[in-house]
Amino acid sequence: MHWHLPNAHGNHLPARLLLLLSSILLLSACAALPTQTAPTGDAVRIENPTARPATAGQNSAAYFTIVNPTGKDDLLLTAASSVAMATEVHETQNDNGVMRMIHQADGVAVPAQSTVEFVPGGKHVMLMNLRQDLATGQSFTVTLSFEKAGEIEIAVPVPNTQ
Ligand SMILES: [Cu+2]
Repeated sequence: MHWHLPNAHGNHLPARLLLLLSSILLLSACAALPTQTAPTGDAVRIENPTARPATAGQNSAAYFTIVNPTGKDDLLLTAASSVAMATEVHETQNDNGVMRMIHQADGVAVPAQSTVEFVPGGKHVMLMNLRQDLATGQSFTVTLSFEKAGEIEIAVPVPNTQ
């Protein structure tokens, strides 16, 4: 008879603990949100361009942040650069533990009032079969074509550190 009480407690405690843990997780998720503030400005722009150093014949990738402070959704259609034999917009995706690069043939959505990050392990501009070295300290041109913003030419510096 008296084993009933501790047993009942035993059943309740994990549920309470789970509730506590999930509210802690929720709190930390909320704490991370303020970085997603609406961008300011009046036109689509590219911030913090950078690229991986590589030598001619190799592949490299360019990274940056697309900022769309306008009220209109836009779409990154293509990327182009004379430094590579082919330039494509890719997204690396984890396919059951296997990392695959998917060519974003339909473009990358850049919603109104948002920023879209191109980062290692995520979206990137793939520079395939380089015609020239991308040495540290150099910079090269990439042209991004948007559905609404049109063509935006950016200078991409190759940093000293990888
Ligand atoms: Cu790629």
